Amino acid sequence: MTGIWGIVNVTPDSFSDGGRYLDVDRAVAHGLRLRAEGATVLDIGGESTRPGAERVGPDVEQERVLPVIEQLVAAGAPVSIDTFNAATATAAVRAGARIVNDVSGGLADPDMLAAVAETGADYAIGHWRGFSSDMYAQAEYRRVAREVAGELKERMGDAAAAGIAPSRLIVDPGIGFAKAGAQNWELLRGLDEIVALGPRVLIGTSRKRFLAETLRHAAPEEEASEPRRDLATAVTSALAARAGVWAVRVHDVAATRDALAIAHAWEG
Ligand code: PMM
Repeated sequence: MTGIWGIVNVTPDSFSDGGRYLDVDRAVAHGLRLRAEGATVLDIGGESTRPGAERVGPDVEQERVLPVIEQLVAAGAPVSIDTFNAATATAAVRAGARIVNDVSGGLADPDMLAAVAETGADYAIGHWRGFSSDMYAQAEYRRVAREVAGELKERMGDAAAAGIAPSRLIVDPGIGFAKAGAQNWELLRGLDEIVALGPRVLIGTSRKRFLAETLRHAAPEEEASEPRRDLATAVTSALAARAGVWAVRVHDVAATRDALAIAHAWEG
């Protein structure tokens, strides 16, 4: 059965104003709800990686995520930390996270691979070519799936050289990261090249811009609203499951759970 990573973003723009504790309580409640809806992992992030997002330091990031991780782990949830900072990864694993989800695959922080090796946590390597401020300038490919697979293979080699056991690795082709519109569809069509790398494959299409662009094309008069983007995400999740991915990372866990149940019933 394909796993479902439920997204818990503990960023100020994710939750309306109010004190820090309120934010923590809301984030924990949100995580527990996603878990009840069928999330197999809760992915906790304290810094937005969206295009044009502002960077925050590891101190602020940890202040946001650590109390949330502690409470969710205490409630029995498997937790992943979404960060490209080594210090945050180490602190999160100390707080109980089992997986470090690094969208930069070790490229953003030179200390990341050694830190992960030290913790013994599983490590999700994302395909990445630069920070969100200039990542579209780097979206040049001749054959996107092949090039992404090749670059992920280099990152897997670096991780192994740093002492992370291959069995702990997860790879993610980084949908939307240094990829523009149609390149994301081409990458999804070539997912078998990513699956062929060997490690478990994670994929995150949830609510991303390329889905909104396609929805706008389908119904130009209608807004590409959140419910429409969640429906589109559920469809891509079902198709990704068919292509052999190990898990999908989504905001709307219930919609993807249903889509996966239907896709799996079809497969028999
Ligand atoms: N995308 C975002 C953040 N973290 N992690 C992984 N492994 N894969 C992704 O595609 C990914 C990620 C950006 O999306 P968000 O801001 O909606 O969380």
